[in-house]
Amino acid sequence: MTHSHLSHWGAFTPEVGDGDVTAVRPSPLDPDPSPLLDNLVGSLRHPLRVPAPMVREGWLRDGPGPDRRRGEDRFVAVSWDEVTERLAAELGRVHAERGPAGVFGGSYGWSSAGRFHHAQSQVHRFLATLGGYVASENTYSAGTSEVLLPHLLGAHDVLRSLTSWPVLAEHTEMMVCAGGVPAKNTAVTPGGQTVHGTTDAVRAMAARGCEFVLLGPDRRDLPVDATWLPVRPGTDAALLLALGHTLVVDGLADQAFLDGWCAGVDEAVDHLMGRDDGVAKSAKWAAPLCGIPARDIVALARRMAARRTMVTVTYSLQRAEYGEQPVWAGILLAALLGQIGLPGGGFGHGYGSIGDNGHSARGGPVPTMPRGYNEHRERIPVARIADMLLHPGAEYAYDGEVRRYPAVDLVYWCGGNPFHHHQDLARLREAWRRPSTVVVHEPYWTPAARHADIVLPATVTLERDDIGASRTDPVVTAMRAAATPHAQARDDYAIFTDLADALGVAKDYTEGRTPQEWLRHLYEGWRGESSTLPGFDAFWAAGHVRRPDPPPSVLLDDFRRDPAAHPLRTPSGRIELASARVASFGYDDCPGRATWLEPTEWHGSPRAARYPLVLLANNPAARLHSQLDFGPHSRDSKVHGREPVRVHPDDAAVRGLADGDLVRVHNDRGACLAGVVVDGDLLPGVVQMSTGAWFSPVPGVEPVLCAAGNVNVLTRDVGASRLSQGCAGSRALVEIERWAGPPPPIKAAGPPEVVGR
Ligand SMILES: Nc1nc2c(c(=O)[nH]1)N[C@H]1C(S)=C(S)[C@@H](COP(=O)(O)OP(=O)(O)OC[C@H]3O[C@@H](n4cnc5c(=O)[nH]c(N)nc54)[C@H](O)[C@@H]3O)O[C@H]1N2
Ligand SMILES: Nc1nc2c(c(=O)[nH]1)N[C@H]1C(S)=C(S)[C@@H](COP(=O)(O)OP(=O)(O)OC[C@H]3O[C@@H](n4cnc5c(=O)[nH]c(N)nc54)[C@H](O)[C@@H]3O)O[C@H]1N2
Ligand SMILES: [Mo]
Repeated sequence: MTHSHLSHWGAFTPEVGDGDVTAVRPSPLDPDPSPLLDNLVGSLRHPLRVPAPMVREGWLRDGPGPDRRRGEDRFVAVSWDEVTERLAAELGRVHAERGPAGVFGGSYGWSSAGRFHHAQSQVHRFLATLGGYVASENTYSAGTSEVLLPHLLGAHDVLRSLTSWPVLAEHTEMMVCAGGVPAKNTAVTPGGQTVHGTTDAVRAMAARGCEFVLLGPDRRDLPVDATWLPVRPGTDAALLLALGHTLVVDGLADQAFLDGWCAGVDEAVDHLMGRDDGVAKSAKWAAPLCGIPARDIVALARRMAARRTMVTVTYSLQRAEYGEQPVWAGILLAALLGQIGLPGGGFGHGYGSIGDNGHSARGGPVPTMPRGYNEHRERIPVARIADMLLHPGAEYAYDGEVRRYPAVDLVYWCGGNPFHHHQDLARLREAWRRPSTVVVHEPYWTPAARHADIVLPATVTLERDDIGASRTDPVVTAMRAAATPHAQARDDYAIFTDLADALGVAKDYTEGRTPQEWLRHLYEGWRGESSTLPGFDAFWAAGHVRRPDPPPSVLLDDFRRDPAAHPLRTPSGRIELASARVASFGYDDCPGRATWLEPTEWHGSPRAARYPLVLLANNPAARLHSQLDFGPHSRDSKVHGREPVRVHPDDAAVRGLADGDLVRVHNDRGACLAGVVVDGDLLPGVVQMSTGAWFSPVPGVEPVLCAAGNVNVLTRDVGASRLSQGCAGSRALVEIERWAGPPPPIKAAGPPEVVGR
């Protein structure tokens, strides 16, 4: 057997002693295993495991209702029978009083690999079985592009079917990467990836002579030598427009491609030339905005036009205020180059954002637990959770619609950590006080669990059998339980089965199957009539099955070959460089063509006088999001136990800071502690701090001080625009000062106080 388990960050076999993981052996199939595997050591019996069902003391005593004590209260351990009875009664009450509109079951989050015990599928299935719930749509990952791209490219899913790495390796002569292709991010794929190949693919391209150009503030965002244009954060759209402007004025734009495959060309080009607003988007115009000399912009545009060039934009650029614009400007630039649909050229979005982006899907779906049908169709854009809780009934704009927030009374979370993923945590904490009841299933005492009324201890994947698979992975893995469940922890499926039973819908939820019967059922349903794949028993005995290799793919090649036969599902059937439909919505924060909009928070804004540093609040190298932040690999990355903040030597010098100093990173939304790492790979004026340190508010400090270094106390809680309402957590303006005096303890590093009845 090659390996016995799968995580989002790779396949492995655990070594287990005394009930816990003592070491992790990566799968021999994996040429580039992730160091994140080490975070699993000691994770099964960690003191942060939730040992028993817990009810918040105030909720138990006073009953459901809005409560400011949420997050600071003590917990009472109760039996499974009691918690099941109380929670079933509370779900019954909310359904009777408000119907499904009273229950928020969006429950965003990555949870763990494994297709049957997939927490999102389980909670959505359970709440659908009960009659429905308010859901969420889109992701924190790419929620801006998920709304924008259908307008520009139709149903062709740029987010899932990029031109594949082998094609780039053979054909691409220049790869211009806004946001890079960060090696750190390619460890991770939703559902897991047995074979990590992205960094090797990038190296192979470089070895063949492909020139990489990094547009971005952090030199580490490319794992190979590159031409570095250190663009200021938030100004990529200006730079990309100026590259396009140069192609037009130099006569290098591919008119045949624009005429034959694109719509809205005149409007887009008029905007580049300034014929609509009097401002030509020239290299000279862009230079003072983005910080790149005009001659470098012009020279780059000319080099791009002379070669087979791939333009790519990472997800991080759209996870920002006006995040539509760099994506749209990237598509415009690629269209002007005329190489969309050709091998190795054109446009890509998210190379390096997710480990398997650029790896072709292996035909057909993977085994999947059915979520059931949610009869209540109401949903909110995922990152508008705090707005919803704070402003029930309020109107908001979204993708051409006017909607109203529902009046939610019960929040149900299973498999996610909103006190990790959401922005402006002081605001979220305020919003979180409003509902009558908050329920969280969690293996660990995460900040979300601490802010709940009812905490149900869930097992982790190593405590249960499952099937591991993802879209692109060459193998489907038999995930074998390696330990018994910790203390009283139970599978989400078992918890929901008992709740469904108490509410009279167990048969609908389980369809009469045990977990083992579900695994067999899902596997055999997936295998279908195939004669080449082994049956379930043979699969389970072997530990994995291989799926056939897919052919390399080129994004939009069919459309390129014959646009009449393969029209895009846009109004024009073509690539919409300007969109009449988007324009018709009348949003000044996302007009009908690519443009540069000055962000509220960047080096050039008035706010920068008080908070002069642009913080990159991005995804962490040392863990997946907030998961296993207490694990050895994540812990090793900390400075004095706090999240590191990388600071350019010049910025450190003017503040008198040195490596290892403890600092307070702050703005008017909040503050957090961090440990300084001086790093010349950054653009001066830019600091970088990863998400995922467990929110640990110091009692009594307003608006909030996080002792552990959670960056989301600093980020702004706004939608990218009224079009997408996407998460805008990528960046924020901050100032940094040395922390004088004794550092406050990190309360989130241990469990909350648990008291007897
Ligand atoms: N400022 C800023 N904020 C960001 C981002 C950013 O770049 N900047 N990135 C955003 C992005 S892209 C994302 S995707 C989000 C990620 O946000 P989340 O997906 O919410 O983060 P995770 O830490 O992965 O949370 C998953 C939780 O599920 C729990 N879990 C694991 N397995 C199970 C299980 O079997 N059952 C149950 N019940 N629970 C389980 C884990 O313990 C963990 O607490 O964060 C977003 N937030
Ligand atoms: N190790 C690890 N890998 C992960 C994850 C994780 O938590 N840990 N999370 C996964 C998930 S859910 C997602 S969605 C993806 C996220 O994928 P991305 O959103 O692409 O990743 P980020 O790390 O947020 O940002 C990538 C880089 O963009 C740069 N950047 C930020 N702002 C700007 C800007 O304005 N201009 C330019 N040019 N560059 C900028 C930053 O330097 C940053 O390193 O990562 C996935 N991979
Ligand atoms: Mo994400």
